[in-house]
Amino acid sequence: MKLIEGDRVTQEDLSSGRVHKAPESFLNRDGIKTVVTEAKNGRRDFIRSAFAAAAAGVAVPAVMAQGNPVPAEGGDPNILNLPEHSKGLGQGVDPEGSYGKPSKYEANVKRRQSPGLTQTTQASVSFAPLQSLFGIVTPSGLHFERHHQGWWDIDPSKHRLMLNGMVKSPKVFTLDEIMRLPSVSRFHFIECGANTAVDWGNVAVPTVQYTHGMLSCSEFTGVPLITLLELAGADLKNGKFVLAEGADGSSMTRTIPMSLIKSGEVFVAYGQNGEMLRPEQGYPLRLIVPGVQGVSWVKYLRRIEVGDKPYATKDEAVHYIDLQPSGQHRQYSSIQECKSVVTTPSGGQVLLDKGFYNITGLAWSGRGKVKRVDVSVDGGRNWRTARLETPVLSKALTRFNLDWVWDGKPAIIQSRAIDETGFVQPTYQQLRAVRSTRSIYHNNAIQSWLVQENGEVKNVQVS
Ligand SMILES: Nc1nc2c(c(=O)[nH]1)N[C@H]1C(S)=C(S)[C@@H](COP(=O)(O)O)O[C@H]1N2
Ligand SMILES: [Mo]
Repeated sequence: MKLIEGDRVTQEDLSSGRVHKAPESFLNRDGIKTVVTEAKNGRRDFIRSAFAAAAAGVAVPAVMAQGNPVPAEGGDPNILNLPEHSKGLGQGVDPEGSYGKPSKYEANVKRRQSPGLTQTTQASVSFAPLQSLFGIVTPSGLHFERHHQGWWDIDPSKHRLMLNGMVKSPKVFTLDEIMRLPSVSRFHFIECGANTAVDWGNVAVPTVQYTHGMLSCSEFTGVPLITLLELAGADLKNGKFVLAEGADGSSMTRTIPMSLIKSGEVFVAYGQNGEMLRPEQGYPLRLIVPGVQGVSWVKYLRRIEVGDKPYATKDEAVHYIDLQPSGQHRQYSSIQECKSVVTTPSGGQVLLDKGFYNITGLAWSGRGKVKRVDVSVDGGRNWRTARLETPVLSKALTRFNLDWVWDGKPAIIQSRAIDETGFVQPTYQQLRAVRSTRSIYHNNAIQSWLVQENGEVKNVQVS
C-alpha cells in the first residue's frame, strides 16, 4: 500500500500558521487544554479520566469504562471551587428582543476559505466546518458559500419571479404571492460539483472542511416549481427543459430537465431551517434541485423560461463538465453520485490517547437514500458496517457512527457508502480509470485519513 503525501500543503506550511490545522478539533480545543495544564498527570490522563467521569452511571462500551481515572492532586478544582455561574444571577433576556448566537467558546467553528485555492480579495467560496457539526442539518450561519459574483441582501418587496417561454400566460410573481401558495418543507443536501476538486490529482488540503466542505444540508420550504408552471399554463408536453436565471451579476443560468420538475421534487424556496433563506443562500428566493450539483440551485431566482432544448449556457457548456481519459468532456452530468466521508477522526484532529473513539461521518446520494455505509480502519482491507442514524432521507445527508478502539498504531480510516440503487462509492483508482487524473468536478472517491502513532490525523490517498 502506497501513501501519497500532500505536495501542495507541506508540514512547514502547517507549522508556519499559514494553513489552518483544524483548531476546532473537539479533542484539542482551548477549553480542554486549559484544564489539562492544571491536571497533574497531563493531557493523556485527563482525557481518560474525563471519559470515565462522563461514563459514570451511563451504559458505555466496556472498553471506555476500563480507563482508570486518575484524579488531579487534591481533587478537581472545577468541582471543588464553586463557579460564579452557580452563585450569582445570570444574564436576563434582551428587552429589545434578540437573535441568539453560539457560545463564545465556539468561535473556532466557522466557515473558511480553503488554503488550497488561490486567495483573492473578493473571495468567492467558503467551506463548512464539517468536523464540528453533528446530525444532518447544517446551521444556516455555517452553510458553505459559492458566489460567482458576490452576494446580496435583496429587498424582498422589490424582488420578482418571471415565468416565460413556452407558457400560455407569462406571469410575474411577487414574494407575497408565492408565499400564499401551498408549500412543502423538505431536507436536502446541496453539494457544489467542484467539492473535493483539489484532491483529484493528489492530496491537496489538510482537513475535511476543505476536502468536503462545499456540502450542506437544510430543511428548505417553498413551492413546487410545477405549481408555478401550471399557473402560467406551461406547455408540459413540448416543454422539455426550463432555464433558471438568478438576479445577481453572475448571469447564473442553468438548464433543468422538465422530468425532474414534473416529479414535483424541484421547488422554489424562501425558507431554510425554519426561517427565511440567508442572503448568502439566495434570499429571498432560490431553486432547490434535489440530488443535482449546487450550481443548478440558482440563488436570487428571478426568471424561469420554458423551452424545448438544453440552453448550453456558459455554466454548462464550458464549466461543470467532466474531462474523460479520451480528452473529451462530458456535459450535463449533474447528479451528485453516492459519496461519504468520515468527519471524526479527520485531517488536522489529534487523538490524545489510545482507546475508545466514536467514528462518525456523513453519507449522501443524489439518486435517493443511502442504504449502507461501511468503515475500514486498515486502508480498505477489512470493512465493518456503520450504524445509520435516523432519519435516513432521500437526497439528504445521512449521519453514520461506528465504535472504534484505537490500539495506538497507525490506522487508515475510510468510509464507503452504498445507495438504494446499489451504487457503491468508488476508490480513487476506480474513479481515475474512467475519469482521468485531471478532472475537476464530481469527485466522489473514498477518502482516507491516516491516524499516525502520535495521534495526528492526516489527509492521505491510498493506491
Ligand atoms: N444566482 C446565483 N446562483 C448560484 C450561484 C451564484 O453565484 N449565483 N452559485 C451556484 C453554485 S456554483 C453553487 S455550488 C451554489 C452554492 O450555494 P450556497 O452559496 O448557498 O452554498 O449556488 C449556485 N447558485
Ligand atoms: Mo458550485
